[in-house]
Amino acid sequence: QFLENVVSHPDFLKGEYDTSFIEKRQELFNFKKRLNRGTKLLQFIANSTVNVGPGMSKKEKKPFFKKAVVPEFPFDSVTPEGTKQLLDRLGADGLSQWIQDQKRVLITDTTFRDGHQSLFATRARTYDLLQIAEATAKIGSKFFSLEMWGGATFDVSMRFLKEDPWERLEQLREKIPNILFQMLLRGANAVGYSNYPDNVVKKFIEEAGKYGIDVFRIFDSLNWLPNMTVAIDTVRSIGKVAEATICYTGDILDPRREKYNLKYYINMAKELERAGAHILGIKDMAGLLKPYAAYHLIKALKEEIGIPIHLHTHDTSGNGVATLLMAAEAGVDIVDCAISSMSGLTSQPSLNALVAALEQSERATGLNLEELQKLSDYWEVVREYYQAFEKGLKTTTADVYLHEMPGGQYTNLRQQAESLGLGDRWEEVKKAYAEVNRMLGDIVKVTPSSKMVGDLALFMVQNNLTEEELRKRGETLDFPASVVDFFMGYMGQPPGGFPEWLQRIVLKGREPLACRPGEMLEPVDFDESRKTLTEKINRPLKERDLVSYALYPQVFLDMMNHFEKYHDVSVLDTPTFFYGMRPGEEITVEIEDGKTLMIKLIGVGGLDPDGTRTVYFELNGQPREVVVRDES
Ligand code: 3PY
Ligand code: ZN
Repeated sequence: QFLENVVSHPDFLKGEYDTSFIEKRQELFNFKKRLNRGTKLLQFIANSTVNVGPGMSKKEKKPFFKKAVVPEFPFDSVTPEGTKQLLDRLGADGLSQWIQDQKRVLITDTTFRDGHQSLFATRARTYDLLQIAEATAKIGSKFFSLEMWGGATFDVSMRFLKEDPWERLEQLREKIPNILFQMLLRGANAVGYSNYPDNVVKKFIEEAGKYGIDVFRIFDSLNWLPNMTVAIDTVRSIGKVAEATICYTGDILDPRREKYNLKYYINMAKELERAGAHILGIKDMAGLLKPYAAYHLIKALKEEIGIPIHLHTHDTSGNGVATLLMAAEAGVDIVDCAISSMSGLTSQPSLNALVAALEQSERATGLNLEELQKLSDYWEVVREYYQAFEKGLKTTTADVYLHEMPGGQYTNLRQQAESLGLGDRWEEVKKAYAEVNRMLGDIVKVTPSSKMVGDLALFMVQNNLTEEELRKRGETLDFPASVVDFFMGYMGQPPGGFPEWLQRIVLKGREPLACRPGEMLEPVDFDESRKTLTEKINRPLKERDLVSYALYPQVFLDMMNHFEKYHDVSVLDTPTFFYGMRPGEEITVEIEDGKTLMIKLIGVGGLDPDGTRTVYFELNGQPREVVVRDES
């Protein structure tokens, strides 16, 4: 660097130098103190060792975890072609036809997205996904798709895991070239919690398509079609697969739940088909679709529409596999499952169990149970690394039919309740959730409408409120922001409109929106954000960064700062990331292809008067000391 500075100095280039050149130009010695990658990572590890790991709620001693075994394949084994190649060859319409021509039930593996979102708060790190990626490509080459992005993964990976979700997409795409990549897109809410301007939704989809997403499952949290059309049109325009989706709620077999009856779903399915869907998604986000209801729903839809049907459910009640089997009987085309050790409870039904259940039937999947077990064995060990985030169910529970909480929300809301000191009032929170849904006129509950229902439920429990009390003194209360947004019409319009009495109490005279929120929102000026970001971030800017910044401005900048300070922490193994290291422990870290660091923790020093500790390492055999503030 020093030499470069001399030879590139303007005076030097002009030839204006003699022996005093260096002496007179002291600025050449003003090196910016730059930490190298190794030192940055040591800083991070030291911090996780001394303090609470990223996103964890309390300091825990590092457990002795097993090492997850990655299935091995012969050196020269090839990855078979799969649905990705089909899409490339046939196009989206051709793929849609191909799906309908299949006799077997096609399977989407959700382990990489909804599985961990629903079991441990979306914390699965790119590191663990990459380790098993090649094996998944080989063993799962007959999968219809891998759901591996979207939903909460975008936010959580930046906010808590400090890794760039686009990098995850790109790296996985490289290792899994054969299976369609699927993402969950919250319609006009993209991968966020509120409506974004149309140009953000469009750019998001274009970039996601560019880096590897093939199938976009598009839904609206109120089943409001106008909030889905921009996304559907954009996905079509880039030649990708638009899986326009109905969120399932209520119970079509219960005559008392007349708002969401069979007719409601058939009408919406037809509208989505007309809107350009290549596939119809049925998104049973809470696991409310009972087996016989699934049979009736799928049977009726197969008669009414001409596009394939893809069913998503959650196994919260324990009825999940039965629901998928009944759907298979009724002719469903594709179903969502998670690898067995990542399935069940609030996650998807077990992929391995469904494959076994369908063997020797007309609709057998063609997948190999023994091979799938290897994926399950891997995930069984990896799941332990995330035990601190498993706040969910220990057993299946049919009370989901009463509270109707989405699988992906369960662990999150429980954490939210705990952070508000309502941990031991969880039963009340669940009851309040059902009560709030009733007060709102029975709405679809899925991100972000489910978050709003959750916020209001917590608010009711925290303030010991009942509906009666709300009617009496609601005017004097300040409601959570998400509740105000909902009644302002910022999420869109619920079927049947808003309950007037509650809208009046919440809005306190403010005029709600009657049109589509996206029509009112100013487009984001991407040229302006390009300028802002070029100044703020210290690496070449990519178009996708503009999208991350538009969706999550502060979270994105925080991630970038983290990157500056600690380098790319996604290269660390997960136990080290969350818990740091034990004295005497040694790890290897591959910071780039072929470049490996050997890190050993020698020990942690006592608390210094200034509140810091010195952490002693060996980095590639050389002693290193790092000072960190003890936050305890
Ligand atoms: C999400 O939007 O993240 C969901 O998983 C909804 O079910
Ligand atoms: Zn789901």
